[in-house]
Amino acid sequence: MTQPLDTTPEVAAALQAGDPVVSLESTIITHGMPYPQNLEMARRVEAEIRAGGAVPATIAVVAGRIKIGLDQTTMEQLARMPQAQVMKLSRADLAVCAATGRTGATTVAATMICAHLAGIGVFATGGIGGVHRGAESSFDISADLNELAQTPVTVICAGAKAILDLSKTLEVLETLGVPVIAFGQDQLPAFWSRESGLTAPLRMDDPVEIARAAAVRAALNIPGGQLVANPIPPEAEIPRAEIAPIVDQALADAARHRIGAKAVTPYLLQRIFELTEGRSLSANIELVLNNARLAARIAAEAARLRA
Ligand code: PSU
Repeated sequence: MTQPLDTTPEVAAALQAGDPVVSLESTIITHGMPYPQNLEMARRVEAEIRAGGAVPATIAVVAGRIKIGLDQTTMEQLARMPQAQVMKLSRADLAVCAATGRTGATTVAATMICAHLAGIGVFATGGIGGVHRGAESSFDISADLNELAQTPVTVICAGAKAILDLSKTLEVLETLGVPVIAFGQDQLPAFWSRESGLTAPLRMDDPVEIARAAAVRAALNIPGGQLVANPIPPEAEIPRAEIAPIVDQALADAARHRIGAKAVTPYLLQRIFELTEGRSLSANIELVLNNARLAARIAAEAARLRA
């Protein structure tokens, strides 16, 4: 059976020529931010990647076809769709969505799978999923972590979202053999904040080294990707001490309303948006833009190594 994959001519041409390409996810658009800020974010992120000399490829499943690169109309349709009409796709449900002709947004895990299928090795997002607090009884661990262990894509994020248990997330990533690389600082950044209080297992200061590490990993036949944790710019951050009680409040609200499974992360992001009066969303947008800039630099170095 052929793969239900449609690559835009622009992305296909860039891949063919070995030019830098950066993939982007769509769950952040449909489940991570409200309309119209989500659409504006998606457009600005693509523009940022172009400004950095790379071609953006936003990934989603539209009517059963995996789209590598979205045109403006499709992006707007996705951004306007009510969450209930868009599947939130991970490794488990990507094929079901495609087989049944449905539309779905790709999470970090599903985007990695699609990017790799298309031949794209670099992916920028906001924050990966991870080990949820209380996972020792709920077993709620994002499929993003397992994907990083098996799919060779370098994922640039701003750390795992601070709604998670970050030290358990680091432990699981270590067990899975995923390199967690803080960019330009020793501490693991925590999404809205530059600091988490945890030292990252690895630190790199130069996109060239990051691109080379991916190439060496492939040469050594070690499966899986790399996680680059890029701290939010100082002027956009919400310091840890400020966001921590808000996260606690949002988690308590989620527990009271018995929010579970795939609904947890979107609920918490929305609740934190309300509790910070929109500041968490501005920070989220700035950190994604910052990750897009770094991803374009890493993709450019990766292209140079291939040449
Ligand atoms: N980054 C953001 N906002 C988001 C996400 C990432 O700034 O909403 C999405 C990604 O798609 C990631 C998902 O895979 O959140 C994690 O969801 P979960 O915790 O249910 O695995």
